[in-house]
Amino acid sequence: MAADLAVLGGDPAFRQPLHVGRPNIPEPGKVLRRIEAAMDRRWLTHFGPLSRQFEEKIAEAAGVRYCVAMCNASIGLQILARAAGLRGEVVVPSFTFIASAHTLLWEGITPVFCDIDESTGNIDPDHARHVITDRTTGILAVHLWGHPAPTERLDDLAAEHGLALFYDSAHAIGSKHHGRPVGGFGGAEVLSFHATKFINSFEGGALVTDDEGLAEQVRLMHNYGRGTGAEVRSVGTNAKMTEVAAAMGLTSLENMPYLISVNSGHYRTYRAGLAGVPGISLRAPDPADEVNHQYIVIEVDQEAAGIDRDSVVAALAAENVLTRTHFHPGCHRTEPYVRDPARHAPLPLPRSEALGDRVISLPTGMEVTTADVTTVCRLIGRIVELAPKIPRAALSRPTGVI
Ligand code: T4K
Repeated sequence: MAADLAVLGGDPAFRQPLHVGRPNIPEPGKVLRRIEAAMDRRWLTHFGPLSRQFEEKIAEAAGVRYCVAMCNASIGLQILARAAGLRGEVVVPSFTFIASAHTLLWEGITPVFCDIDESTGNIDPDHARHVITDRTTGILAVHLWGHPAPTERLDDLAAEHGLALFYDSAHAIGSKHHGRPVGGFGGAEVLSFHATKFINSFEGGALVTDDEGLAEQVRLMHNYGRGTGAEVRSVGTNAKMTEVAAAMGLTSLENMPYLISVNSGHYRTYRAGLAGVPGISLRAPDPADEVNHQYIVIEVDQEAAGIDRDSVVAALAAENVLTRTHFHPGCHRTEPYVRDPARHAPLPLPRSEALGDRVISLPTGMEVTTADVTTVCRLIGRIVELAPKIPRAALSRPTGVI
């Protein structure tokens, strides 16, 4: 019976890799028809009908007046930083994808990292307060894993110090904070539609805001600073969304209720399947929020599970379950920030480091079946149960088919 695990000599539970981040493509035929129509129109980019429709639908979903669709969220964040006049230092949580920090540095701004609330994974406004200096011009918060950040406390903090407040909402389209859709918090939010996001446009992003002036500035800047009559009114770059991306994004967005229901179903199956596995706990959103469940995350308590997080990841990889450790090791422990801790992380960030060492993102989305989820839960249960018998060497050899 012990040999049922691949690390103990059994066959991998999955013949094909079960990835975190496998793209959702709910109606491929519809996407192709839309792309064909765009080719027939000979209108492929530059605010075509599909990207305009996408912007309208995103603004509606985010509950805001303005949306500027872009080629990805990273460029969206860069343009936002420039359009909003951020400079000096900007406070950002370290426990996030590296793009949150890099986009600031790319714009010549110093990201200064703050710690998180370990219970939510989101920015801790009290810790953020401690890293604000007279050079700070803004806060870039993140709705981590699609779980809304503490927006009320951040509003207060930003107002108290006269700072701009923006959100990196790459994970959070479709989530709601106390009934209010993510998208309308702070001065603006930036969404991602990368292939691995549950709503995807191959690559894509969007800025959403109720600030007309900011939306106009971002719209100019994402089109070389040119207005509708092609007159140049500011510095700018090229960050436009193509009609191919919008065809995918629009179709994906039309299926958002279905995709959230699939993710929520998987979340419930994981919750039931992992209940009672010692040392394994499923991260839960605030019950007052609705979330898109695009990241389903467990924590491994090494002492209680009898096995460390990286070994669980390796044992799952041997079964062809290819998980991620979002967001280990934290931006402050990554190049180039790790070279200058006094500048980027003036205070210790113990909670970011501790959580980063415990988490695993598990497969979800429409490419994953309920039976797959049940198998992953069974595997995690067996890995914990058989932990003392798993030789260390089995966990370090190359595993999985990637
Ligand atoms: N802010 C935050 C908080 C973010 O999380 C992100 C992006 C951004 C900003 C920037 O947004 P964009 O500029 O990308 O719009 C992924 C994504 O590449 C990245 O977009 C995302 N965050 C991050 C959280 O996850 P990785 O390192 O996990 O893996 P990646 O992209 O190599 O793919 C993961 C797995 O997904 C692969 O092993 C296989 C599968 N996959 C991936 C792709 C691209 C597929 O099956 N098909 C595919 O087409 O970064």
